Order: sequence, then structure tokens, then C-alpha cells
Amino acid sequence: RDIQKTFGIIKPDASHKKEDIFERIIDEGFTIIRHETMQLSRERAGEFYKEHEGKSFYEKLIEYMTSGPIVVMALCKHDAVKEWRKLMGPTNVDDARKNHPTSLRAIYGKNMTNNAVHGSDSLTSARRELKFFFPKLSVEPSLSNQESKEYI
Ligand code: YYY
Ligand code: MG
Repeated sequence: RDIQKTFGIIKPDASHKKEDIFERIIDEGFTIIRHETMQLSRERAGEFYKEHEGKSFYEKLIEYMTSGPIVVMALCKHDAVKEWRKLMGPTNVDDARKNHPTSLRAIYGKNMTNNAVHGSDSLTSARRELKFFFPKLSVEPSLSNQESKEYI
């Protein structure tokens, strides 16, 4: 259970709830190292979601992610990648509501596309996604407790 950094997004239709969501994230033991509200261009959204290019939901996803402000976040915790995915809940909001009712997607998500939050799915993705939005942030995969105090 090393200290890790991961990357998260509060998506457009949940971004007006960012204060509530920050509070929950902190309650769950994460440190919010960086956060920034921004508008994503089609070009940047396309580059960010490259892995989904060509899939049936791709256009809808890009449309949605560029439809309003998003909040990008660098998060830190023990086992942050897995812990953040757990706090988000499953991709499908119906599944989240049924089986993970306290997850962020259950509470703030609307449907499969408008599912409130994004999170890196592995340490490799976390490094890529953190670099993409926070190019100046160090993205060491894991750090000792002592080191973690220094970079927060
Ligand atoms: O990592 P996660 O966000 O949980 O799911 P992905 O499979 O990476 O899909 C990215 C994004 O695309 C998802 O959050 C919603 C949307 N999406 C969709 O609209 N319809 C699908 N069948 C699958 C994903
Ligand atoms: Mg994903």
C-alpha cells in the first residue's frame, strides 16, 4: 500500500457540485494536490480519450466532455489509483446506484455517459493523465511517507 498519485476529473454536469465532491474526497483520506477548473477543447478531449476512438460511445463522450467546465485533479493517498476508482464507483450509473450507493457515480451521475467523474485505471494511465493536465507535477509512481510529505 504505497502512497500513490492518481488523476481524476469532475465531469461537466457534476462540476457545479465540486465543493461537495472535494469535501467527500478529503473525508475519504485523499489529499487534493492540484485542482483546476477548465474548458476542454475537442482536440484535447480527443487526445485524452484516444483509447476509445472508434468505439460506439466515442462521439457522445467527446461531446459531453466539452459541453461545460470540468475540474481536473491530482489526488494522493495510499493505493490512490484503486482507492479513487472505488470511491467513483462503476462506470454504469444504474449499477452504481444498485450496488455501490455511496459511490460518487451513484450520487452525482445521471447515466452511462454523464457519470460525474473520471479516474485513471492504472498507475501507467495515472502517470500519462497527470502529465497531460499537470505537466509540471512530479509523477513518481510511489513514494515513502517522508518523500510524500515533501511534495504535497
Ligand atoms: O474508466 P471508466 O470511465 O469507468 O470507463 P471507460 O470504459 O474507460 O469509458 C470512458 C467513458 O466513456 C465512461 O466513463 C463513460 C463513457 N462510456 C459510455 O458512454 N458508454 C459505454 N458503453 C462505455 C463508456
Ligand atoms: Mg477509463
